[in-house]
Amino acid sequence: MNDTPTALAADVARRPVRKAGSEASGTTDATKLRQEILAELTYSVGRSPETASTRDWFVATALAVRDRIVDRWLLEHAPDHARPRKRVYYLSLEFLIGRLLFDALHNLGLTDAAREALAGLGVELDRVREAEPDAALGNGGLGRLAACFMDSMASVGVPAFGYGIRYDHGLFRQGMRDGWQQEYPEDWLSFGNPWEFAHPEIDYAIGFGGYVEQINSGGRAKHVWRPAEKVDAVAFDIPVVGWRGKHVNTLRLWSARAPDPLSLAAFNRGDYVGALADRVRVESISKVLYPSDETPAGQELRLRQEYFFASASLQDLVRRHLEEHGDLGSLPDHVAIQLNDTHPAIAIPELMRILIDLHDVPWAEAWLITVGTFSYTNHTLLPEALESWPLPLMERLLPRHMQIIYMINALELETARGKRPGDDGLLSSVSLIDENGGRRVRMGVLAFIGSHKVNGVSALHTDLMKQTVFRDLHALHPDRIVNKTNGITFRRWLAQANPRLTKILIEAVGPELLDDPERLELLLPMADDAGLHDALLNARRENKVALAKIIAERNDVWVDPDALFDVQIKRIHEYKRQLLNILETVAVYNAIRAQPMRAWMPRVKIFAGKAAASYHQAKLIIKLANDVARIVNSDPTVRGLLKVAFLPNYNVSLAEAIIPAADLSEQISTAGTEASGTGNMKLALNGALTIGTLDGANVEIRERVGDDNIFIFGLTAQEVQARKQRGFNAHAAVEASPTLREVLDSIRNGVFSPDDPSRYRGLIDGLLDNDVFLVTADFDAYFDAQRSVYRLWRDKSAWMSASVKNTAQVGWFSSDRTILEYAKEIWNVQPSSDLA
Ligand code: 26W
Repeated sequence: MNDTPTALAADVARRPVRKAGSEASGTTDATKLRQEILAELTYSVGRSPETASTRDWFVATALAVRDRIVDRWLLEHAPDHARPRKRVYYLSLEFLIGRLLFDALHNLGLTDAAREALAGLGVELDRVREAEPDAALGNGGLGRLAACFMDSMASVGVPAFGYGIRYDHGLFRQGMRDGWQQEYPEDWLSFGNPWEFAHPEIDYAIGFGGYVEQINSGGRAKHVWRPAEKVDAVAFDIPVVGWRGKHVNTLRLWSARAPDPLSLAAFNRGDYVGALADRVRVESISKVLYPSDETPAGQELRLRQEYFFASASLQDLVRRHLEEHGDLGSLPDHVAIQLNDTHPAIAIPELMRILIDLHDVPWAEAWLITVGTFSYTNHTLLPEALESWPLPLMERLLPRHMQIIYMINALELETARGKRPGDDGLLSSVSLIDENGGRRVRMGVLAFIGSHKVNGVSALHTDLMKQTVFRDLHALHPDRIVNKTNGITFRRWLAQANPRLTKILIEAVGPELLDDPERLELLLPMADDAGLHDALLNARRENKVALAKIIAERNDVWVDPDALFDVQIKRIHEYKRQLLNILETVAVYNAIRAQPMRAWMPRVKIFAGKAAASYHQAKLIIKLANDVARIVNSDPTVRGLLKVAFLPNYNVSLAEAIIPAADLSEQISTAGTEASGTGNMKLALNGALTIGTLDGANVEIRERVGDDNIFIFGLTAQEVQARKQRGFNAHAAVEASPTLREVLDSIRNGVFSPDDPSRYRGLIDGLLDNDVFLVTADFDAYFDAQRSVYRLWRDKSAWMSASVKNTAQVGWFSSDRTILEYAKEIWNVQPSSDLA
């Protein structure tokens, strides 16, 4: 056989499609599923088909699908289930899961059956899909990563629990009033959640405050924490089914409940209203997700949330371990706990407390168990995002943990002193207690020294961790820091979000693609195939028409589906430099106005993202994008050749609509600030070309897709550092760039804010005086890179060839690959795909 890549691809394409057991039965399965949906509608929802709303149909469908998952789930969690394998516990304050119906249908191979089943009832599956609330229990990248990891762990067969908080209210809903962001409460649970199982019987008492008593227990000093306050943590479980329905893991979310309303009432001496108020206060712990991204909330309620879920999760897994293995000495052999950033780091002293105070394990052994069990992922280097808690607050809320933290610190400093005698600078930098400006506990240091592995989320980020924030700790523990470049689940971000593209890819490289994303490489020899280009262009155009409809509905702006869709979707933050993108937009606008009759390339600038409610500068940037949009979109000289749309309320579902329709992916952060990015991977996979800096995972995307198929510009992380050290002067940069000067002048002088001409004076002056994220330094390079984009765009087949090369070469960014790396190099867990 001729085994050139093309022949291989053709051979693969001829092989029969392997389908999950249930899908193979086709129509019969649809009939059966229809009966099950009808039964749920009748007996669980309590509605007849005639009176059922779309939401009722969603709930009935979800319940029917859930039933299919449960059998396997119970089997995997049965007490007599063979010998339990080592488990992973993924502790995260955020799980940005979005809608779950298509996840479950796709992984069970039931999407077509469900479509047929519902169609027979006169109901459209796609409408039912939209009726599901978008569960936004996270802010952005970190929370979405946790959700992708849950899908991948169930898919590659890593036995796992995700532990988090069941917030009554997820991330706020973003509205726009006069172009300003407005925050509205989010209410995903208001109609119940058909995916979850409430387990009121699984509850743990969580203590706060009080004092520590030292007692004598058989000649040994023992510490007993007497909390002043107790809160119950109650479990809600969501089954997470993996690809082809082979494994089901659990996402266990904790909800806070006042332990005993009656005794609270007694406590309040018959003051019923007061007792209820107390109850509300106690239960407020799981009421709302902290909406700040990259800036720690710094409030007591947040620390309560952290301890609440860390303690509940540890009590739960320790109980399970004792039931299964009887002895806590073997914990690291059977349990791996991953800390998603420092948010759950209080779990480290909590495990020490459980071991020492509750199970009489000696300190040294307890510490070995703890370090052997924990590992920690860092997601950001921005100094303002590194968590630390004021000592007085910690002392008051968690007095016993504070004692343990002091002890850990003393021992660690002792070791450090031994390794580097006389190096006081080193000692103060690795200390758990920050002595500068009010004493605080550094959660990053706690997470680092309590873990056997610490990882960054891209190669560059991991290198920078070693050189900057963890420099001294890295010197003391040179084998601890490892890299685990982020990934995304292709099931959601390719197969479900972009069925049109997926169909073409399967035709090209074969259905095995769904099991092995690296098979995308088989596309490479077809990168210049005109037939493939046509098919891809048609699919992309349909996706763009669908997005254009959404833009028309939400923004009342009509965009041309044949224009270049230039997309920047992510949290609004100065380091991500949405402002740089807006400045370039204004430059293009100025150029069009200067020469209105030139043959300008039609382009649409699409923005979406939320700003933390208290982040004024980010909110002003949203307002600027909207102001620019209003002026540009209605200027007749532009003739619709440039359109700008800021889509409100960015969430997982909106991302699923935008990404398949994107031509250009904006990844333009100041080099050295974006830990990884994952939107960059989603967009490249779906065939968008990246314009970006050498930051985060962009570096690794470039390595794979090749320099010719990505638009890299701007200062490198090293150059950024050097410029800052020299003292960067924005005035000089602006003097050197007439284009930039004109842009800044027009914004500053109110061209885009005629109703309030001084609105952006502060923003622009601030940029000139202290351009922290080097927007002006990179402007010209960015502007030039955008010109190369348009040059390539003019040559449709060259563009499509580059697009194919992107899709073909980003298979490595599958979160299945990431999870297999964690399993092998951090968790020491065998995925079941290895067991066969
Ligand atoms: C306490 C407030 C808070 C909340 C979230 C501080 C910091 C965070 C996260 C670190 C923010 C975050 O989501 N970071 C992103 O993590 C992604 C997944 O690793 C990366 O791809 C992004 O680059 C990083 O910004």
